[in-house]
Amino acid sequence: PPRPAEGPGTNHATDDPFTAPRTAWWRTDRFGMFIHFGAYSNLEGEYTRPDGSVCRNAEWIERECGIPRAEYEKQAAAFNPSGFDAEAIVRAAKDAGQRYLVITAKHHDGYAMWPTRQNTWNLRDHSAFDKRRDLLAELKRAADAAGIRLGFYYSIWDWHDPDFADPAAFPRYKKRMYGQLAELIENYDPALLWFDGEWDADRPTNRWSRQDGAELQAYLHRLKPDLIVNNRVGKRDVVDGDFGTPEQEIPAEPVDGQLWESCMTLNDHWGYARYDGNWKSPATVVRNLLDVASRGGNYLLNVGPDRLGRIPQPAVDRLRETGRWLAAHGQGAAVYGAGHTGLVAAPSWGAVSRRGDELYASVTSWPAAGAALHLTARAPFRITAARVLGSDRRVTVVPAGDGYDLTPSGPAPDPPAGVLRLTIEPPP
Ligand code: JFZ
Repeated sequence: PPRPAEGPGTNHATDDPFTAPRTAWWRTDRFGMFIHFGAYSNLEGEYTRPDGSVCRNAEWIERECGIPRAEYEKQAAAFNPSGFDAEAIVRAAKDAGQRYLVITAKHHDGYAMWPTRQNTWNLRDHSAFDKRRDLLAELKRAADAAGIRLGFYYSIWDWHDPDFADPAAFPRYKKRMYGQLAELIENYDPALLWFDGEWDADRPTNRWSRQDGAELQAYLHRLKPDLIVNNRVGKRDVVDGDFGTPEQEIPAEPVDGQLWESCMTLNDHWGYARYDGNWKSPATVVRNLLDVASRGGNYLLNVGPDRLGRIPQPAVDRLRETGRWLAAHGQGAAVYGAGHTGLVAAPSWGAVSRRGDELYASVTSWPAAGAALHLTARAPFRITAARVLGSDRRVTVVPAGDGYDLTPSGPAPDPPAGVLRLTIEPPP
């Protein structure tokens, strides 16, 4: 019989993700790197059909371009990401100010990026890659050395395993999936698992139930009690896992009752697509990060390495620029450990975040000389000091109407924002 509907706010963790020590690093770190890398990357976003027509897609290319299974397996056998440099990837993340990584250990195509013992559809047994190498182990080592956390994306939906689509055989699939997840946890000790594909375009062949999500979460926490898990472990209408995952969008408001993380592409694809040059500017990335932090969320920004495993140079450049801006404006004080203020209205001129007794007003529309920015207070608080971060410049603060007028001195700092640090005496 169908299980009774669970209301929003249902959470299968045994603690409260909002306050659990388990999630403390994630709530502070705010900014991560998503990496979409798999057998699809070998095609670099383009498949030429037997009739000569070209079909474009990235990580969905097998399905969206109708590549026959044997054909896809054949191209995967030639996959050789010999240029994968874990240290370079970690350095790019670190330079950007990113504090955690989430790499696709297995995407919908079912191809495992580590030497799994559950099947041979993986990077060691089905590729042209050096059999002694283990990309996930290399990434784990480099991340640990740099003090960056490592997480894995894992797709529940699996196009390759025949047992996935067969309801009678689904328990066998589930067993292998549990086996793979145990391997990931035991061999690489990830800080986080990022599930996907609990939904599926082929419904109702996807057998994934609410019960399955709850069971899986309990299993994972038995293996690793402090693991962080995203909501896609369960069903969409239930707040499963520790955090919500709005995709390619930033919620306009703090999300009620849940931690959240916006994942976004840096161009228009998750996986590598050699023809996609539509890169977001560093200014857009910084603005998104400031908006996200001001609403209490995390920002998971994606890169897609090419067939050799290298992050495209335009992505590296943008990441470096982002990190440069963060470092120059109070070492990212408006972001790390900062969140929704609960004290002020979101201004039209930028975004305001809060850490303890400090507000960080990131001003994306810097006022003309002598002009004021109005900050609307939603609760009474006093401002006892105000500075422009990254410079010694003063900010004049005058109570005005329903809040304060802030007048920073001097010209606009480097785009896209200057940050005003306001020390406050909050209401008791
Ligand atoms: C999924 C994947 O299909 C995609 O390839 C990529 O990995 C992305 C991060 O996640 O795509 C989704 C997942 C969820 C939604 C939309 C696309 N959703 O909730 O609207």
